[in-house]
Amino acid sequence: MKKIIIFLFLFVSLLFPEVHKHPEEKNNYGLCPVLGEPASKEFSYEYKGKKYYFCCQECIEKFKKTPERYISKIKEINVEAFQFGYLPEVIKVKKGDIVRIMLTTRDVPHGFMIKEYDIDVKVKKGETKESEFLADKKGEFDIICSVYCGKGHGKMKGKLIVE
Ligand SMILES: [Cu+2]
Repeated sequence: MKKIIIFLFLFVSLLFPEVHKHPEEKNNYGLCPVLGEPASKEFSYEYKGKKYYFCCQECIEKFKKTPERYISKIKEINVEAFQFGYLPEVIKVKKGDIVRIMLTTRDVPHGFMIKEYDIDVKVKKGETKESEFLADKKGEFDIICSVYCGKGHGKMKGKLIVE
């Protein structure tokens, strides 16, 4: 009996390898454009040649009714980190936006950290790191570098403004 259970467990593990992955790796479907909750690969819908991932079927139905309303809330922003700053230096979004940061570095490894939003992305030259969050808090937030990158590291700052 025990052997059967072990066998079944191994079989299921093979079928669903994502169960064993680190939570950060597990979810790379971003946030649901309707609710801003983590999306899943089970709930996808293609619109104008682009695939969107949702957190549930109800969100897909909502999206189908007014897709542009939800798409307009997705703010994809390319951010380049460098010694010692960010381009753009100020990121301005509206409360309720889904902010997708596409982070690259011009020179050495840098980080992109917003404490209040629990974001910390690290990037090496040649990579693009994607990070998504729901801008659900209004205010001005410091963006700081979380990888020591040289003499000006402490002064490396950007700003996120959520209106
Ligand atoms: Cu840096």
